[in-house]
Amino acid sequence: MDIVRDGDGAVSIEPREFAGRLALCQKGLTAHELLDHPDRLRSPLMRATRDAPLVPVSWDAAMERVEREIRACWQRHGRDGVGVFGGGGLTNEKAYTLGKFARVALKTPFIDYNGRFCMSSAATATQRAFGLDRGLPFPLEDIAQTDALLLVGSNLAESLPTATGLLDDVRAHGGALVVVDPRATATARRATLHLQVAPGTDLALANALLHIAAREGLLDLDYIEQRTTGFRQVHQSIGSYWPDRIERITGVSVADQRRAVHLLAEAGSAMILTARGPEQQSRGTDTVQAFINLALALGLPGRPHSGYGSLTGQGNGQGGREHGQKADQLPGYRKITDPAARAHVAGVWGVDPSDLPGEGVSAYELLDAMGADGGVRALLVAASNPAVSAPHAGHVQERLGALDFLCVLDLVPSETALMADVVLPVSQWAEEDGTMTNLEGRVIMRRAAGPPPPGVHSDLEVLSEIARRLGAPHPFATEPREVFAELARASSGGAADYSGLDYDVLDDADAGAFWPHPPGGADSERMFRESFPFPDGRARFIPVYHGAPPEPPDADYPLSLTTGRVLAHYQSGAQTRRTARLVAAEPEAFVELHPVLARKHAVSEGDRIWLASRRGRACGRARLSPDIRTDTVFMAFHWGGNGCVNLLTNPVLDRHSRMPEFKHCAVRIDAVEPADPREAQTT
Ligand SMILES: Nc1nc2c(c(=O)[nH]1)N[C@H]1C(S)=C(S)[C@@H](COP(=O)(O)OP(=O)(O)OC[C@H]3O[C@@H](n4cnc5c(=O)[nH]c(N)nc54)[C@H](O)[C@@H]3O)O[C@H]1N2
Ligand SMILES: Nc1nc2c(c(=O)[nH]1)N[C@H]1C(S)=C(S)[C@@H](COP(=O)(O)OP(=O)(O)OC[C@H]3O[C@@H](n4cnc5c(=O)[nH]c(N)nc54)[C@H](O)[C@@H]3O)O[C@H]1N2
Ligand SMILES: [Mo]
Repeated sequence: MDIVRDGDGAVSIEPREFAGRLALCQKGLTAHELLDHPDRLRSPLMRATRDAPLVPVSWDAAMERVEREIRACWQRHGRDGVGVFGGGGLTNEKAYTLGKFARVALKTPFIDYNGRFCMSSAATATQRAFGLDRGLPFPLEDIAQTDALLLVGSNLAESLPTATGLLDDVRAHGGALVVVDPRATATARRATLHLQVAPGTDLALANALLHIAAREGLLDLDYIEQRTTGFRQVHQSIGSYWPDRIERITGVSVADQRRAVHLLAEAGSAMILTARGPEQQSRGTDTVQAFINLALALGLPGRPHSGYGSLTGQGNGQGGREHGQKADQLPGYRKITDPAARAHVAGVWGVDPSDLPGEGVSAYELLDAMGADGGVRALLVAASNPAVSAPHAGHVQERLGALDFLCVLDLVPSETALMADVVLPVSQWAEEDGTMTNLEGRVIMRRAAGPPPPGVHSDLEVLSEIARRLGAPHPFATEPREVFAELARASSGGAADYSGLDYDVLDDADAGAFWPHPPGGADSERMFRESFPFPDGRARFIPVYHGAPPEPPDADYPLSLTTGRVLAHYQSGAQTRRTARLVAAEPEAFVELHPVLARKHAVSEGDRIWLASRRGRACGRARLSPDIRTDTVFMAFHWGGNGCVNLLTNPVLDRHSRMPEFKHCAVRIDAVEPADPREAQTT
């Protein structure tokens, strides 16, 4: 998008054409309002003691405090006492620098980031099956041309609104759209067929679809033979996924299961795309695997307008998971446990490989252990608001309070920043150069439109200065162009190889460049056409099994709670709850429930409903909708305070990806406060 200033100096935002369309959603159109918002942080804030208020201080005073506290923490608890929490909204340059900062300046294994809450299950599953994690291994425009699209737990019409037209294109050329979601969302309403699955049961559904395909002779046996391994075990493993049994588990009728399989298998080209619905589950990795098994059995990956993909969420969700802010990762999507990777990256960083720390722990495990034995005692947060967005948020808030020292880099006083000892104000998207790698694996240049306000520094400058004060062996670069050049060298030879890219190449490439991109480039827009990046070139089938959700509804907590997003707000809401037009569109937290369930609890539209889970209580305005299952309630996670749905969610983790179970927990309706106070007197 472009930022445009008219003759009177008024700023507005205009869309640029992308993937063949010209569109922006209301969040894009209003994004400039945050640049000079009254809440914008313009000076560091610091509190003298835990109970003292945050007050503005000079950069010198703030940085001196950060250095002193980190050194004190090292002295008391060693290098492992300090940790870092990052975000997938950071540019590639910043994500890379944050990972290097943790390993070189802090020498701590404890760094992880909000992408663990987002893409980690899909990333783990695709690496197991395809040997590589690029969210979409093909460009967006291929989606428009597919003949059948199975969209699992993606509410694209609200979460990627500018891509909604792709779905309309599929329908317009006669293609079929099958949507799997417990709610009849704006996306599901566009579908040929909507499978209204019970939350947390997608794996059973996927195995049943494969069972039907196998029994009815719909498999692509040539593809299975030539391009994959492991089908026999998977074929055996789905023997008991009888459609009528799975109907009882998922609520999806046998007829609809069969119709979905036939739509996919009989189309000329077909795609399966998943998003957070099936992924943010304690069996998220296995659930994605089940859908990949189905895609492989139908011969889709690598075929024209066909394949499997996962829709990445954050602006730099893809690049943010490639360059080292993940606990087990070094730049270029390398493993920190791999001696060759350590040697290569240590060479670029000018340190000894043996000085690099090992693998840390996942995001929730890091937050859960804060301030306790074995956990970090000081934390630096950049580009995340875990006090609102982490599961079991009441506990996370309590652990943040138990830290010896919390430092937050942000643009606005987020709920997490307001708990910090030091808040450092940083520049944002329109005020600095940087690259982002979008959901297709396309590296895109984003140029600054103007300077940050006085008193504000970039994340790169802040990290560089802290690294210098802590005695890092070499200066950390602060110019994005220079950082990118270093990142490119560090990524050379890794899965996400950027070594053939630099700012000049990206400036010239209007539509960016796809990775892997070694010097000279590679034909990487569409992956897996000939082979998969395993030594034998074959994709892997992996058997996976349905299990009951860890917290099934029972007599005390009889309802399923699932969570997600709405069009007008973004993530923890730190940014969008400060934009007047977006607040007007969605002013406060709500609880979506079916009218039948509402009647049972004497709930009317607009009443304030308190939900309780085993971990806490949260409330929102009742929003009655026939679009949701009668046994399920839905809340979006964009609000703090009492409206924070993560006060309820279950932090049980997927054993492969360490992704928390955001999409399912058991709750009850605990109290109802009528919207109309006159009613309150009579009831
Ligand atoms: N407006 C807006 N857009 C965003 C964001 C935002 O905050 N606001 N965030 C961005 C980010 S970081 C991300 S990761 C993406 C997420 O994009 P999506 O994955 O599309 O978003 P969600 O709303 O979390 O979940 C999608 C759907 O999953 C459904 N669902 C819930 N439980 C289940 C289940 O058990 N099975 C199935 N099959 N479906 C289930 C929900 O009803 C919901 O409609 O959006 C990105 N875009
Ligand atoms: N219940 C439930 N919880 C969820 C989810 C769900 O579906 N349900 N989804 C999960 C998912 S997929 C995600 S991605 C997470 C997201 O949740 P968070 O990680 O909390 O994401 P944001 O709200 O985007 O937080 C970003 C913060 O960084 C600031 N910021 C923006 N740009 C910059 C920058 O350049 N530098 C710095 N230093 N700061 C910046 C913003 O002001 C904001 O305070 O939430 C997860 N939590
Ligand atoms: Mo996300």
